[in-house]
Formats: sequence, structure tokens, C-alpha cells
Amino acid sequence: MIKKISILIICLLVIFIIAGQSLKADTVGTEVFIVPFLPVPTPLGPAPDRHPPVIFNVFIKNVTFDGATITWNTNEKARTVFHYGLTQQYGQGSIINDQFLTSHQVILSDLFSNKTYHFQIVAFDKNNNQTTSDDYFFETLEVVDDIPPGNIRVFDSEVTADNQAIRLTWLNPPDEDLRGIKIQRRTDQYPLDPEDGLTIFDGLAEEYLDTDVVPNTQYFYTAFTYDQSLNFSSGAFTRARITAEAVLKLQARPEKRIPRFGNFATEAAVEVRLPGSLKIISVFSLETDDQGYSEVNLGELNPGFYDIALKGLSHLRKVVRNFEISFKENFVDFTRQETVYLEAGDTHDSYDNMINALDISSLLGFLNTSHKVSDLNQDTLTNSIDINILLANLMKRGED
Ligand SMILES: [Ca+2]
Ligand SMILES: [Ca+2]
Ligand SMILES: [Ca+2]
Ligand SMILES: [Ca+2]
Repeated sequence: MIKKISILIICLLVIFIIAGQSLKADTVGTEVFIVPFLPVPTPLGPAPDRHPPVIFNVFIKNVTFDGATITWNTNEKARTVFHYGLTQQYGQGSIINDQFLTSHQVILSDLFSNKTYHFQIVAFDKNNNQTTSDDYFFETLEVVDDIPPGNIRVFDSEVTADNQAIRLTWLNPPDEDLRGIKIQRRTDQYPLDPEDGLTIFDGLAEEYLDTDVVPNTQYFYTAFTYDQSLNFSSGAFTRARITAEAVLKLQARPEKRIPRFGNFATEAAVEVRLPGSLKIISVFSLETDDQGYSEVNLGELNPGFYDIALKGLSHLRKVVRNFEISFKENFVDFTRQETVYLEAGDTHDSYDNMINALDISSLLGFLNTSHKVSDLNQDTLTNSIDINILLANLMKRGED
């Protein structure tokens, strides 16, 4: 030990001596040498990177019934976007990694068993040069599971407060392999299986707002739960219906009333017909007010185009054609902005929508009475003024 230390000390002394001599040797000269300034070439900098990253070493590892790990390298640091799905359109999802790396990895989970998954990698370098890989694919393992999850519970439906949509709510079963709830819809009966009817929801929530609905239609819903092996449950059921009523407002003014204004009230019959046809969908009796307005509830009539016909108590019929009825406000203006009046004189109780000798004789029979039908101008008395009103319209026919 002492010997070793002695050797070390001797070595250090030798080094000091040599170092001292070399220091002396350096400082022995008298002149100070000044390095002249040399012009440095202007730096051009590296040429801009126009090369997209190269993707290589793509490995698919740890494939299970519901997952897989994918690793790959890029020849330069790159950020990547990983697209995957059940087809070459991918669509199942995109995994974005904004870190600039050369070794990359994604871990996929929640995949379906026994399915072919495709994926594609897009890599960007710091200059945003981009490479898109080929399509790769792998198959998840098969698991032997033929037991579907339990049905959802408390499947319920209610019409929203604004009467525009149907809210579906439920509770999911506790099954650990539950992957989703698929809700099918029909308007004639409950869907029988997961492919029957229209798919309105497919996911893992516990509520859905069905906005693709029209009023006065019954909607039948069947909800099927499924697991990763696509075993479907037997189905849970609910149904709902939004009711809405169309209201028709109208204005019609009988002609030649006395007094001239504020005296437009009349009884009338209104028909709602299929457009361009005489087929009557519904008919209403109503009474207009002294401004000629009235309102009728059409009930659950389907929105759409209709012909609306109005015949006053002793008046020829007027028809407004191709009128669109919606569940909002519907206003049928038989006055065409107060320029058109109902023609009076159809007083005979055949109400045949034409004015002829029958109507004359009927009216004459009520002369000097306050007979409502014959008192065409509604001045409380049937007299020569009413005869003249009728004669002015003689031989006229109302619209069909
Ligand atoms: Ca590059
Ligand atoms: Ca299962
Ligand atoms: Ca008549
Ligand atoms: Ca009169």
C-alpha cells in the first residue's frame, strides 16, 4: 500500500516537472503572436428540407381478440397520423401524435374480434413534407363467446317540450363485454332484429334524441345490446308519437253588405280537398266574424298541399288551390287582399253553387222578412235591394 502511494507521488512529481518545463518553454519567447482576423465565409445555411420522411419497419404486434400494437420508424423526426378501420376507407378512428419522433407506436384497443382491420400511416417532417404509407391490415383473434349482453333496462321515450323530437333514455346492462346499443326504428311495428328497420343509434350512451321525426306518426323502437363478438340481445321496446294539429285561419268577405264595412259575418262551409281533385279530406262549418275572419282546427291532417274551398251561406264557392298546410300558421285569404268578394244569390236550399230562377223564386218567397239566407246584404230585411244583388249575378256559377 505505502509502496503504491509512493509510486503515485513520484508519478505526479514527474508530471508536474514536465508540465512546468513545457509551460516555461511556452513562455520563453518574448514576442506575442497575434492571430490575424480571417474573413469567415458567409454561412449559406442548410438547404431547405424537401424530402418527405420515409416510413419503414412497420410491425404489427400483440394482436389479441380486441387489440393490437403497431410500431414503425421514420428516417427523420416526424409527427404522424394513424388511420384505421374495417375497410380501406378506415373511418374507425385517427390517432394523431404531434411529437416529432423516429420511433412510433400506437396501441389499438376496443376492436371487434375476428375482424380484419386496415390501417395507414401518414408522416410529416418539420417542414411538413408528407408521406402516406401503403395500406396494412391484420386480423383480430377469434374468441368463442356466444352469450349476448343483457338487454338495456328502463327503455323509455318522451316527446320533447318543443314537440320537435323524441328523447329515448335507458340503462345499460352491467356486462363487461358490452360494446354498444343499436336502436332500430319502424313506423308500423317494433323492429324484430338488429337489421330490421332504420338504424337511428349505434353507440354506448344511455340516451338519444331522435330528431328525424314528423308529427302524427307512431315510432316503434327496439334496442339491441351487443358485445365484441356481435352477439345481440333479444331487444327492449318503447314507442312514441308527436301529435300536432294544423290550424287554418281564413278571411272571406261577402259582397255588397250594408253597412259596407264591419258587416262581413257569414256562415260558411269549408272543404279541405286533395289538390287538383274534388276528393274531400275534411269539411267544416264555421262562421266568419264581422271582418270576415275565422279559424278552424284541422286536427292531425298531414302537412302538405291541399285545395281549400269555401262556400258562404248564400254565396258561390271560391277555391284557393295548392295551398300548403303546415303545423305552423296557415292563412287562406279568399279576399285576395281584400279585392275579391263572395258573390251572393245562391239562396235556394239546393245550394247548387249557381244562381238561377230557383234562387229568384226562393228569395221572393222571403220578401219583407229577415230571412238570413235571402237577406243578401244583411241589412236585416229581404227586399228589392237583395233582388238586385241576385239579378246582377244571375247565371253565374261558383268554382267547383
Ligand atoms: Ca424531410
Ligand atoms: Ca358475450
Ligand atoms: Ca242556386
Ligand atoms: Ca237586405
